[in-house]
Amino acid sequence: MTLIEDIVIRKILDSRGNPTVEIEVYTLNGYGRAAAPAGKSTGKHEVKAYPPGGIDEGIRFFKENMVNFVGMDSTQQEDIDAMLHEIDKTPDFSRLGGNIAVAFSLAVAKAAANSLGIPLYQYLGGIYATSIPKPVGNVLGGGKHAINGTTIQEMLSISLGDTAWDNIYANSLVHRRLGEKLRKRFPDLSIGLGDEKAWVAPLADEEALAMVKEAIDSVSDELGFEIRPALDFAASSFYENNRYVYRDRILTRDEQIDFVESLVKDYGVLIVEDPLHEEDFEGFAELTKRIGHLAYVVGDDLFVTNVERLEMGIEKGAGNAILIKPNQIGTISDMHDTIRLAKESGYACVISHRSGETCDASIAHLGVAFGCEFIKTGTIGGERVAKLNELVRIEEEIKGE
Ligand code: 2PG
Ligand code: MG
Repeated sequence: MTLIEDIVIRKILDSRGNPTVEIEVYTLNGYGRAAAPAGKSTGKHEVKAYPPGGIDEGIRFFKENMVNFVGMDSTQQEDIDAMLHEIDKTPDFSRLGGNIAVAFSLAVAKAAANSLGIPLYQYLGGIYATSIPKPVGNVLGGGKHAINGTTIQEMLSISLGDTAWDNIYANSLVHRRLGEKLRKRFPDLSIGLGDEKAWVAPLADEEALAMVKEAIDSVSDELGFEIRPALDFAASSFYENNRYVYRDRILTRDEQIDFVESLVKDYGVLIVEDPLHEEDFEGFAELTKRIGHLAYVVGDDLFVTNVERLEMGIEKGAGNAILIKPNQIGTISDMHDTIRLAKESGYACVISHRSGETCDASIAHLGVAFGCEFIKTGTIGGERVAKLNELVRIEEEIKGE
């Protein structure tokens, strides 16, 4: 019943209007469909999204090798993922493309779950997968995701209310309230949105964070629960000649560490992601020593969901949390190895979207299945709310409402 009978691969559009892959897997009585997202501020050590010839070469290569999967059991996820590596034969999916690998790996898991008649989060996580990650939503940004925005790539809102609905709605209210404030602050400018539908405004970073904090505090007061700011610096994208180059200041590495520490202390920032560039394990360790008791120091480009990079970080005390992006590593099994090590080592996990997305809602299921503390997936926009709304449905099902 769970054997793979047929596979379909096609190109579809992502939220930036770029081509991405969607894969369907059919068993005798089940079906799964998954699509790959696309990063823009990608980490140097991520697997390759596509082979050198691009998406079409990857699709051609996948089609040539698809026959290997027909007849395999969709419930044997580790075998499926091992076969993806066997076919590709490179350490970084540079023949098949990590985006094709991840779409297939996820589509197989969905087909297995569907064949067994259970939801994906339960299939992958079991009956004890019952905790809902807190949503972390991008409300203002810049970096590589927008022209003329802040240097820090993302300023986000983390709502810490009781239910998924309370939290996703609170984050969307923060987004709205911030928009009102920006329109007042810049009456003659039309304020736009970046790749993840966060506001883009010509503000220096600290001033922007102060406005985000005001919006957060006003929504928190109104709703009566805690909401905290978060930052994704994506620091590699403004690290030039050993300096962190902001629109209003240029900082050495030590000054950057001081700056991040001061933002955490002055604005109650709960998560700082990639506060230093992607090779600076020592800097991450120093910062974790200083603010690890107050905030989550998250490695995204630093760890790239890779178990070996995470091991290096654990040895050095770099960070206390990890971003998990399935297409950074290419398969569910590899991602699971990384999450397992993170949990054993006391690192918190943030399951995450990419800046280019589709309406695929898998990460909501993955976040619940693997007990991630947080889910980073935007605040508004169809491709973002697809995942947030799925979280609401999952919570309803778990609570038996
Ligand atoms: C990040 C992500 C998602 P991208 O840096 O965390 O917000 O951006 O997908 O462009 O790497
Ligand atoms: Mg990031």
